[in-house]
Amino acid sequence: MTDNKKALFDAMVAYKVPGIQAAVDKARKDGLSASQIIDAMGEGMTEVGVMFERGKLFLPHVLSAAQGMKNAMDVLGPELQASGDASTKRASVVMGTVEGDVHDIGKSICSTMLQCAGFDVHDLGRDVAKAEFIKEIKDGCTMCGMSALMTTTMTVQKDVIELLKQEGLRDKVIVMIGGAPVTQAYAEKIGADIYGETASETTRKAKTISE
Ligand code: B12
Repeated sequence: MTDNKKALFDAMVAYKVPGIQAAVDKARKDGLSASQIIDAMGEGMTEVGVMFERGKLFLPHVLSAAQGMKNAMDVLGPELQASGDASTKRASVVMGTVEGDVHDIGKSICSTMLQCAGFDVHDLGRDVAKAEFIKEIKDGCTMCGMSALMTTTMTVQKDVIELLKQEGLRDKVIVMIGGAPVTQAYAEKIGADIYGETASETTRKAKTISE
């Protein structure tokens, strides 16, 4: 990891909004690209999650780190879009966190990166009803990305795939799934087309499959 990437990672783990802001400012000044910065912050946010699970950080710390990440995304997102290959027109993608689940940090990072790669992203947010995904696909989205951060909600990804089959839409859409408890094996088991461990991997796979 370069010094700047490590500083971004460390600032996320230290969870203080001004510290995160300072690390982002320095990385930008030193010429790191928006996607390099977002990747390093995403890794830091994942570590925050691990520390939370181990009882080393508490909820206010997690929320503070998430706020720092969100502030950075507000600035870096549009920058990434301007610098990326957004001029390349790619597929329309409906993205959302499945119903019953309010975790949206990772999903939003994926949406931003996909958008920057030229995908037309319809991000429905979090706690998205199954029928909402189906509606967007009927309205023309040819890719469907579902995020689930809990073992109790990842089953909804399977439910939506089943609904797509019932509606005769499964063959018309590329299904992507992700979120911390989701794995490649689970994606294969439920018949999803793409499993994305990170936002960069998701974007790379989405570009390849839609080419
Ligand atoms: C932040 C957080 C919260 C925040 C969410 C804020 C927000 N706006 O998102 C708040 C405080 C609101 C919250 C609430 C709750 N949480 Co919470 N939360 C977390 C935490 C610490 C980090 C999640 C995160 O943001 N990670 C960082 C991002 C960058 O990573 P990511 O989401 O995995 O995303 C990356 C990849 O997975 C992938 N990806 C993500 N989405 C998608 C989608 C597609 C299509 C693809 C291809 C890829 C992809 O790309 C992303 C970027 O690289 C996790 C712990 C953990 N280890 O995950 C617990 C965790 C998920 N929460 C948990 C729980 C239980 C809850 C609560 C029920 C309350 C509680 N008891 O703590 C509520 C849930 C309420 C609800 N109905 O949803 C549990 C879930 C356990 C389980 N059942 O599986 C966890 C695992 C913590 C724990 N061990 O207890 N939480």
